[in-house]
Amino acid sequence: MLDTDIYAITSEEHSLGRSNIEVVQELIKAGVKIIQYREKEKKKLYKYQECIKIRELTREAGVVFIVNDDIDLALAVDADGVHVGQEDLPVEEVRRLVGKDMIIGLSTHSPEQARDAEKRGADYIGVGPVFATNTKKDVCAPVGLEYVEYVVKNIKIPFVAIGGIKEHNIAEVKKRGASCFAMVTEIVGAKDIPAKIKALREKLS
Ligand code: 3NM
Repeated sequence: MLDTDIYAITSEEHSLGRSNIEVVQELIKAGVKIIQYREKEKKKLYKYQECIKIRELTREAGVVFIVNDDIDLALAVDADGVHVGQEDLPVEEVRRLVGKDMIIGLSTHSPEQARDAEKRGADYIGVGPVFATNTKKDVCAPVGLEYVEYVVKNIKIPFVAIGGIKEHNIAEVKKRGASCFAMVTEIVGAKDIPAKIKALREKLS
């Protein structure tokens, strides 16, 4: 898992009027191999209806599908994984609920949290915010590239760098040892999503 370069995350409010479904179709067309459904504003029924459709599209395309926050939603639509934050249920409880096969991702913002995530049995961690971002409400100040370097050197489970990653700075994050990069606005906010993915991949090559 995370043996791919780009980890795309949805956010309809940043998608230039396109629906999450349209964005997912563009992401699949662009060859993105892991997609997280993240939607903070909608009621659960509407999120469920979107996730059912996204599950169908991702399954057909062989794309890994992760649901943010909602463990029940991830289970209901048979997602491949669930991604939780520091103030959600503890990882051990999430594991008990989702079983041994579902991927569990956990956002971390410090070396202590990264070590703790590993100990508790997270399958992968988010490492960020690397740079300043306005996309996540109540996120802490940027942790910078130093935290990426710490994780590269000290943590054995896979990680994805996140937060303020853009075409102009992605190469810098790669240089510090990251190999998987999560983005919201840089991707869903692009007019031409396949062209943006191609441009990002060129910066990584
Ligand atoms: N998690 P953008 S930062 C969803 O640091 C999320 O854990 C973060 O959005 C973390 O790519 C973030 O638009 C928002 O900056 C990333």
